[in-house]
Amino acid sequence: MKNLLLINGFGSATSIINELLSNTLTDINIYLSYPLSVLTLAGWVRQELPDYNIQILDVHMDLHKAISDVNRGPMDVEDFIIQELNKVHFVPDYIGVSMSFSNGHVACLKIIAACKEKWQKSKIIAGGMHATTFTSRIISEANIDFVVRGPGDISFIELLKALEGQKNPENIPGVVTGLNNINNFGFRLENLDDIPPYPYDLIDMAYLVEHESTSPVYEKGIRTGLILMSRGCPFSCTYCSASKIHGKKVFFKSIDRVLSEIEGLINNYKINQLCIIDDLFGVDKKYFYTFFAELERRQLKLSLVIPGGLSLVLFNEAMIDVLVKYGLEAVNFPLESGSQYVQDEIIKKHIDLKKAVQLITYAKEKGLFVGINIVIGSPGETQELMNETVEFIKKLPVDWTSFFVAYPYPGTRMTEILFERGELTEDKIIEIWESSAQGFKLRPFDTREFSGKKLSEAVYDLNIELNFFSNYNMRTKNYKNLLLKLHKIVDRYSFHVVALSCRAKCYHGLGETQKAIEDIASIYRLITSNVESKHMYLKYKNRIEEAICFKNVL
Ligand code: B12
Ligand code: SF4
Repeated sequence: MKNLLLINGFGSATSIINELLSNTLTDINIYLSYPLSVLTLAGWVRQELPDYNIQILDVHMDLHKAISDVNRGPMDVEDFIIQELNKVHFVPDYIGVSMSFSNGHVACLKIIAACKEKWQKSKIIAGGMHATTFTSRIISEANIDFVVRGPGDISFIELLKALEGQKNPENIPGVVTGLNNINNFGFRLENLDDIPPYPYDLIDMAYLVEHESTSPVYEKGIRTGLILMSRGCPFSCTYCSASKIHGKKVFFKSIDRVLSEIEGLINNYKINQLCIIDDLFGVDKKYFYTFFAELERRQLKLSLVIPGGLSLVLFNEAMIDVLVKYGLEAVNFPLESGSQYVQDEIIKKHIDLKKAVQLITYAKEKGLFVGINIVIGSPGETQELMNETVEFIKKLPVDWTSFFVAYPYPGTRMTEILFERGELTEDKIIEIWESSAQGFKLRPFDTREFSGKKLSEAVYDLNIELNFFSNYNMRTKNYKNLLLKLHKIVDRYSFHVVALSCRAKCYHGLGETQKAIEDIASIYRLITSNVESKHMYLKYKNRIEEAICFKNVL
């Protein structure tokens, strides 16, 4: 009988975790979702090595619980880790740590160090996206015994069996034992139906279904289940590492398998929302149409969340129709850039911008709430190219644009370029992950095109200008639509005088004079009582005063 502890590692910088745990960040801003990597591994171990005791420690979920707990006293990441390890009810022989997120690099190493200190004899195995794309640094860590590079399904079991039999695991595909076999890579499963059922009993599903937070709309009563229908992505966007583990060839679960997973989630956990987490949802059109036809045939009605959004390369009007018919209300398109040159030569996403306009317009005409993502500051993108994007967005009928700075993850072509140019080093990049503000709105390093400060400011200003003052709904006087978003922002960021000024303008446009007066009064009260509000007002004074210029005639 062996004891296996599986840890779903941190995804945030220790600075962020410390801020969250010290109760200084009032905004709960970590995403919570199903820890599919450790669930998958636990499923394999349960099937192949049935005499193992398995415990999953989802530190990410526990962090979410801790920061939501209003009665909890302040603590730091070290206290939190001790508290977490005290929950382990055996002495583990093996500890598998999923290191998926580079931002969690340092925090994961802290938890690994604490494990080694507590259980000196346990073997520690790291895996996941970050461990696969930053292997030389991870395997050089004294506390880590092995790294599993690539898919862990088969390699992990083979590794455990080898350790059991006291055999040298260095020739097992995917098992990295040192710098000598650093390129070792795991087997890719071709038949995803071979993946054993997820052992949901090992995680706190009661909490998870209620608090899964990939949905842009967080509503009470929503119970979210998650499915992954495929692995792999054929594309090569320069800022993304997705294909580094599951490859460019896409493999699928059978539709029957996926539907029985969904039915299981409905029957056992009463889910009413389905989150689809595939890297490239819709990559196989026949599969897409069959999947929705089958959902309808079995009368499985669930609201849908697709965090990765809809690819503007793959999707077409007919596919949008299917989603609308199924009941989708909001859609997100990862457009990333409004410059054809940036699309084709820099980020290599190859979206045809003419098609993008067509499809986005179509989605809007169908009554969907349309969001797009934009990434700025990739190496090679100049101010002129960025301006092209801004001009492009100004003409789009979108409800909301989420702006991000291009962020350096290992295993991406973009990061390679920054290394080649000498603008980043491995040490510097670790500092960046540690310093990063969640949300990826800040650029903590300079490139030849932009200083970090200038780029961070540009992202901030673009958000203010394009989502507020010249938002599409503002320009087209569709105030009701804009109000939906503005209410949420004012609720969440009570200092936000820009949102208040735009909300006042919307109320005025709708003839709701009293509410407009109240928002204007709040603006002037806030700028004398709140430093953040005052700062924001001074920065955008002209635009705010323009938005509420009607105030003199009220
Ligand atoms: C689901 C998902 C999430 C979930 C969280 C999942 C979780 N673990 O808690 C949510 C939606 C919350 C999320 C959020 C974010 N995500 Co995310 N996410 C994914 C996604 C789409 C799928 C991961 C997954 O579950 N796959 C299915 C499982 C079965 O596959 P797997 O994880 O690869 O696991 C296999 C192997 O890696 C290996 N393995 C994994 N762990 C271990 C451990 C051991 C011991 C062993 C032996 C093997 C092993 O075996 C597994 C089975 O084959 C990936 C994309 C991708 N292709 O990886 C991005 C991805 C991991 N996310 C990414 C990012 C950047 C984020 C965010 C930072 C985004 C943001 N802007 O806020 C946040 C951070 C969240 C946080 N924790 O704070 C990046 C990470 C890049 C990086 N180097 O950091 C990825 C790779 C997306 C991308 N294209 O770049 N994410
Ligand atoms: S960004 Fe999306 S489409 Fe591009 S490589 Fe990554 S997963 Fe594939």
